[in-house]
Amino acid sequence: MKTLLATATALALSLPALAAAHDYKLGDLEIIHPYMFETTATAKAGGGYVTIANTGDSADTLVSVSADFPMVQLHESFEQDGVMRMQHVERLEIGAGETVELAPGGYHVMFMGLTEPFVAGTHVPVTLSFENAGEIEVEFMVMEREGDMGHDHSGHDHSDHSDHSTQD
Ligand SMILES: [Cu+2]
Repeated sequence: MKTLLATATALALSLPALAAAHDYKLGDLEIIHPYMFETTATAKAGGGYVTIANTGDSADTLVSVSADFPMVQLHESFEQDGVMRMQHVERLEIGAGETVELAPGGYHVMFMGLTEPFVAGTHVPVTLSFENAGEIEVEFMVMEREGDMGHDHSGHDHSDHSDHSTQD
């Protein structure tokens, strides 16, 4: 099962078009550009985003995320009756050869119980635990928020939410 196929596949990945991308490697997993947006002084929660690519030939699952905050959970945002909602997700599978993006409007890490805001330019250490690959500590970069200071649904994604599973 263990093959050395890292480089070619990794080079084929397209990075998000964000400044100063940084990434990590854990076995067959690429942890690409973990980031979050700065929060307001009174914000009690903030979302974190990252792209995870599985270059291996077996699936792996993100089973927990931890950081130095009272509560950290995996969430999924979705639109229901024109309202953005989110729900707790226990596990997030990354299939063999697949890339899963945690991004505004979709999956995200929710950091809750903040006592200080996230400040642009700083880094937040976060431990990601995968069922097979084990765990890794990465640094989420705090990015400046451009434009709207609202929640993490900044993108105007009004695509049909009724069917997540595009094709099987
Ligand atoms: Cu959330």
